[in-house]
Amino acid sequence: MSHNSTCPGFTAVDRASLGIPEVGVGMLGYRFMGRAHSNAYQRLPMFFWPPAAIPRLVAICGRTGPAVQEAALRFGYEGYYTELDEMLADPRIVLFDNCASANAHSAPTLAAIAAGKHVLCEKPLATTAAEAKQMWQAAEQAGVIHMTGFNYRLVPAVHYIRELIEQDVLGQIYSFRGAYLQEGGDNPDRPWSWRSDRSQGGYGAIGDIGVHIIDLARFLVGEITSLTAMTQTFVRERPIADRPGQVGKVTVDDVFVSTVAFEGGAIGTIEASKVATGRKNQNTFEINGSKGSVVFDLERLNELQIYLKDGPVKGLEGFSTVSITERDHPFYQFWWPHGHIIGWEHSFVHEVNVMLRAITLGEPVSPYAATFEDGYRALAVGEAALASAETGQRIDLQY
Ligand code: SOE
Repeated sequence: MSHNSTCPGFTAVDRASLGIPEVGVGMLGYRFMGRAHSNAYQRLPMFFWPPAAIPRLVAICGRTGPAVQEAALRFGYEGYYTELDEMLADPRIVLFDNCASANAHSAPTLAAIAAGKHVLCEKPLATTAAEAKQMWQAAEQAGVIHMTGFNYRLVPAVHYIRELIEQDVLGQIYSFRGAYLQEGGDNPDRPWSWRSDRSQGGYGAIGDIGVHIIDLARFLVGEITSLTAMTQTFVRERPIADRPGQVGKVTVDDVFVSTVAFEGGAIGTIEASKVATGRKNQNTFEINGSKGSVVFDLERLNELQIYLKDGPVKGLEGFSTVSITERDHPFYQFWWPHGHIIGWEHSFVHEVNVMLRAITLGEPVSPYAATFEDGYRALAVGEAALASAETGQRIDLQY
């Protein structure tokens, strides 16, 4: 017998009676990041209760009807669109979440802003800094809330490092040493795409993962005032899918390394590589200060390595590894009992929580999450690195 509303004892859940606002979400894209964001919306009310708002998954938009219909079903959306302008005309949608590929970040997000939607857009915010700046200025002028998907700011251990720096626990910051490393980019069989071509908005390691570590450097140490950089491309041509024997030229970086200067005097290195053999998804940094140092590694995201000159126990020289999974650690009270660790996907729940609180409670997105200005500045730094690599000159950042 199929259960339905006439089933004895069945009581419909009347969400409206909870007195908690709903925020209608319209999602563009339904692959990797579309799934990560949709999972975050679904998880939020289960763990963050009472939430500032309950996300109402109104619709996903995608080109291919059957595929987007399946995604809507799997991810728990009420429906789907295959035309973006129809989705943006849907009055139930308050928040437009752009999880499409980066060459579809600018125009759809600008259209959503014009439709008065609040906007969350995955990184890189756009394929050029100029486009990203235009998105930032449009969102500001329209008075809508805007967020760039730099989710690593919202890993508990990273947020905790920001708090340590704010509380002067590390003292004067001397240096930041950051790297975002992934393997696999040296596989010559990976097909050519627009991502391989700088002139089509392709952005290599810098735009794909470099923007994450650049954002963390800005979030934790401060604005980058100048840099020098080098880039290298090891796989210079790739097969073109469904054109046997044909190849496309690769004009984007596989690796970039840079030396950077921060406002306030700290200096450091920032790098990103898609050919870091053996590194699965290692977003890692070390910060050295006058009172101590800290090391974070995404592949061990529930831990920090920390060294404090005036540490709690004399003689314990060197770094200690501490677990950032106590109830009073950032965001941890929403999850499991202490020590039960969380994962990569939980950072997205923290991220959408900030967005929903900004929409319903008027809380600021910045500084603990990233706005479109941060999305623009990360790309400005990335483009300065490309310019330095081409000229061999140090570049002063002009935002
Ligand atoms: C880049 O391709 C990317 O999607 C990053 O943006 C994510 O942070 C990482 O988890 C997987 O790779």
